[in-house]
Amino acid sequence: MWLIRAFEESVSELVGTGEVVGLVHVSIGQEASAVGVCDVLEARDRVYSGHRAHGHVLARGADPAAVMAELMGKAAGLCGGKGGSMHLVDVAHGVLEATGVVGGTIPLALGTALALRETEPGAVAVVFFGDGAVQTGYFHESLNIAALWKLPVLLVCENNGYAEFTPRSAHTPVERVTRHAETYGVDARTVDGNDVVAIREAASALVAPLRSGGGPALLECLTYRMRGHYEGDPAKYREASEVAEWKAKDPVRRFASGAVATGELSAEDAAACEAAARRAVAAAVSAARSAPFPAASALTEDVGG
Ligand SMILES: Cc1ncc(C[n+]2csc(CCOP(=O)(O)OP(=O)(O)O)c2C)c(N)n1
Repeated sequence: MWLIRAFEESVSELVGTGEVVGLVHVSIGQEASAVGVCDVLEARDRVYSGHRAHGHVLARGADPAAVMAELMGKAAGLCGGKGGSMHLVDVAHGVLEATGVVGGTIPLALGTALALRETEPGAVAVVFFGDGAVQTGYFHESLNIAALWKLPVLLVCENNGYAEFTPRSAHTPVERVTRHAETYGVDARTVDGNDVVAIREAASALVAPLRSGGGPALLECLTYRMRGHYEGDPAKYREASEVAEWKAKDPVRRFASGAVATGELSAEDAAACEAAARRAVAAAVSAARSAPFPAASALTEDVGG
């Protein structure tokens, strides 16, 4: 979680300096869902994400330097510098797609789950998306067919209460995303999305049946993005008191201070963990900065079949 936090704080600064360009969405405040879910996954599992993807890719084990280089448009990036923040793919770590099309990777995850069931039984597909994606046809059609075909797919909704600048209450009368799962007879849980241990436990319980022929399942993580929708968003649609309330529930600091309080971690080790993450990110930034941009000829490579 510290690695994701440090990485995205750095990305935010690099947007400010103009070294990272394009629309960038950070997940600061939402790190627990990426880590809690990915921690129960195995190398054979496949993951899909959306427009807020940095944390998911890093939690799967992607090289921070390659992710940073991608965001800076460098040839050493995960996608040769041609994808950018919203199109992170790391096949080696099972991350098959991220997209700016809200809800767009949900049906893709179903296709992967179907293929995995045939060719790699026991492996699962996981797709992360926000609560705004729940109002798309993709979500409902996917939930229906996944339930009908009992596909080994875990749908993870990071419910941060907003879709762009619109609060959830203004775009749906349905408060809990898990209510939709009930309609389709899908096993689902709502958890505190800022509690990495609770998420890990819920993800573990939901994924286990998927490995032995059950499925699908849905996990709703109630969380909050501490920053605007995109880097540069003045976020005037939120009260300062609301932001402050959620900052007090910071998932990274909460886990660290909790572990120190129970004696599971020494204060020194907790500080060392944060420092190591910040060092790794500084090294990633430095490597990405000195890496070359793609050659002009790369423009027509990797296009088409
Ligand atoms: C199909 C589609 N419709 C609309 C948009 C514009 N859009 C970009 S992000 C966003 C809101 C997404 O909210 P949510 O799914 O809750 O994810 P969050 O940003 O909260 O992580 C919208 C509507 C889009 N990118 N794709």
